[in-house]
Amino acid sequence: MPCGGPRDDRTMTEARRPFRLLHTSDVHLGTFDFDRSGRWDERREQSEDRFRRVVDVGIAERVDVFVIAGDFFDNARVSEETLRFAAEQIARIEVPTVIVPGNHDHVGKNSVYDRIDLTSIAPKLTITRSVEGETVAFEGLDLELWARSHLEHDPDFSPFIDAPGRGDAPWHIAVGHGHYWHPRSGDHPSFHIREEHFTSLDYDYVALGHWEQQTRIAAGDLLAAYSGAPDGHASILGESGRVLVVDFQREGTVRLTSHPLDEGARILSHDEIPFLQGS
Ligand SMILES: [Mn+2]
Repeated sequence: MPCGGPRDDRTMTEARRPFRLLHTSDVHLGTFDFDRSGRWDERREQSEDRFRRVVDVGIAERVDVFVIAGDFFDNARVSEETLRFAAEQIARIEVPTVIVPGNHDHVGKNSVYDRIDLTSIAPKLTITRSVEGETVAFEGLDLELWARSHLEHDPDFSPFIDAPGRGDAPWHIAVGHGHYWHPRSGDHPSFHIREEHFTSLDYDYVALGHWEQQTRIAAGDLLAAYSGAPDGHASILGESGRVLVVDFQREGTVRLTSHPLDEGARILSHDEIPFLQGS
């Protein structure tokens, strides 16, 4: 069965209401906030511009829901201006938006998400905060989302160990921030996601963050992908960052489209998006 194909008998017999999702991660807003020399002004503007473009893609592609898979902010000391900028951009897309905190923007003590109430600016925003994991449902969408949020640095954190099975909603996705580990991906010190964590997951899509290149993950029948960082310095395609538009289709299939954030770069279809090959 191909990746992203129908996953159970129910999907074969019962049409599901389609919807479209925007997936980004590793925006690292605020990385360049504190530099009195002004040397970083341009980098800061570029970083903000990349996130603005992510939102622009979501608006142009008329997505129904927006997922940010961790490391949205670079650290807990980003300027209040950056916090407000972030919330204003999210408000602009006008669809339900979920931030799942990563290792740079963890929940708990000294969390960046306790600084100001971002939802007072972006009322459709949900920030997940449970380190055990929690399910988010969406009014008007047949979708449930499960995610586990990072606490302050915990090298043993793994986003999908003992994740629950799918619930009653027709569509079920998971979001996680960590390093997908397989024999060819090299050894990274923490936040491991292993293929065996995925084999028990019966979800329609797994939205990943932490790895700054945009890649699909080959893990049995499960469709999982890293959106890559919008600020694409780590891109294996040698260009600026990208964002993923994810189509959940009536017959139960899920298809990715990769949108570039640089003018001139090409939109990639599902099958053109590279698999994670190693670091
Ligand atoms: Mn990270």
